[in-house]
Amino acid sequence: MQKQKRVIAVHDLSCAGRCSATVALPILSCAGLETSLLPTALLSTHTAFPGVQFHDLTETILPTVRQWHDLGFEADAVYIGYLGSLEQTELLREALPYMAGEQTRIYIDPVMGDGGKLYSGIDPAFPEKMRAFCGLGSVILPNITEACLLCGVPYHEGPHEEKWVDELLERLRDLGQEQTILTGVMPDEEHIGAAMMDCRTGKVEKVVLPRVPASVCGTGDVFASALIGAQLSGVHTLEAVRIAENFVADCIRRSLAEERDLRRGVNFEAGLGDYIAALKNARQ
Ligand code: PXL
Repeated sequence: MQKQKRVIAVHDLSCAGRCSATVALPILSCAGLETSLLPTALLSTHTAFPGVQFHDLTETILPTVRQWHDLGFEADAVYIGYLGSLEQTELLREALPYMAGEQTRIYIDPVMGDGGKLYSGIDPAFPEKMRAFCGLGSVILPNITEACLLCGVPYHEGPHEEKWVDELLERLRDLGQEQTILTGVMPDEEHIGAAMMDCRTGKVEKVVLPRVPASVCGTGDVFASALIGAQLSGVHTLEAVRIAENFVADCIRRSLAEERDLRRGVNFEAGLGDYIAALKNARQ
């Protein structure tokens, strides 16, 4: 029997609105992982809603990871998403050695924006800070907006020419250590997917699916969580990306059919059974 792996999700806790921690924890648990949360901020909802109550948790980060370290808690992976303050990029650099050993995979989703814009409340100095921070990541997972912000490239809505995507990936190549997985790549109006670069060899692979034409809050977190859960379950990257993309596409389709306020995120809960089955299939 293989030892259960442990992952630490470093995310905000947006109490309503299905993104970040409320999405990452259940998905990672469904992948069979022991899942811990290092909360970066406490919000009443995510920032696409008006009237958000925001509590920065910067001060709790070091004491928390020091306690975990004293208790001998080790992590096989650390998955870093939305940060509560600019200062947390520096602080997490200090905090990582308490959470991660030499074998620990560090996933960084440089959550900053979408649709060509920074999320509400994100400091304009974030992209510069995040650029250096990404260097700590074994795998980095930007969307097109975040990739453009990280590289100082003007954003443009899809479709994205292959040459443009490959050049963007090349610019991202030095940022992470092993893999860059760029999401929201649209080869044409009908398709969307991810482009992956092996940072060491420069090899690029793409996985595209029919596009569900809607942009919904939290889908980046669903994608990254499903991908990380699959990779840590031993599924190779290409298949892990395929599983995560299918999961997200099904979630968006289901949520559109429900005709609810899409700011409340996607109905990923109804897809968890299929996700578990897909992982089981891919592991065989
Ligand atoms: O899903 C990304 C995300 C995470 N956390 C918070 C957000 C957003 C996107 O808007 O506001 C607080």
